[in-house]
Amino acid sequence: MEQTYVMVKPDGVQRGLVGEIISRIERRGLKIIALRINVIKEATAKEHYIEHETKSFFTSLVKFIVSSPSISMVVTGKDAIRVMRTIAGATNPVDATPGTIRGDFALDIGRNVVHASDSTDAAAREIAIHFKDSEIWKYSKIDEVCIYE
Ligand code: IDP
Ligand code: MG
Repeated sequence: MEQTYVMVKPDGVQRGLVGEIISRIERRGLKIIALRINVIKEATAKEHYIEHETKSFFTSLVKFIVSSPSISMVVTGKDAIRVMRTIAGATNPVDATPGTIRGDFALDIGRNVVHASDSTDAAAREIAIHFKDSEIWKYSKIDEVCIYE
């Protein structure tokens, strides 16, 4: 089972999409094992987006991420990283397929509602940035016999 880091960005929280997004994650069969709402610290946001440090949009991206509360989650399940990227949709919502979160709820690349880790290395790094081990709950769910063969 993989673990991935998922964020409902400030635009998703402000627009009241938290329930909708969590619902999609749960309905797919993925399991939420950590969750919080907070205003992410600027240093944490910069570390999270370090790969984009030299890009022109880095400053505005960090400013937006720390502008108001976001939801942080650790989500687990079979191929959770790839499945969550598919649920999120293309980075530019204009290219995102209907049925994806970005394809259903977003139009602008700088307001694309969600973040989901893009690789196993990124997932491990991002989970460690946002959560302590003690905040991640490893538990069984009774529907797992129906979700997995
Ligand atoms: P991802 O969120 O799909 O992984 P990345 O390329 O890692 O996409 O970019 C991180 C975030 O930075 C995007 O979700 C988007 O909000 C923002 N971003 C990416 N490219 C641009 C751009 O060209 N202009 C403005 N914002 C961008
Ligand atoms: Mg990315």
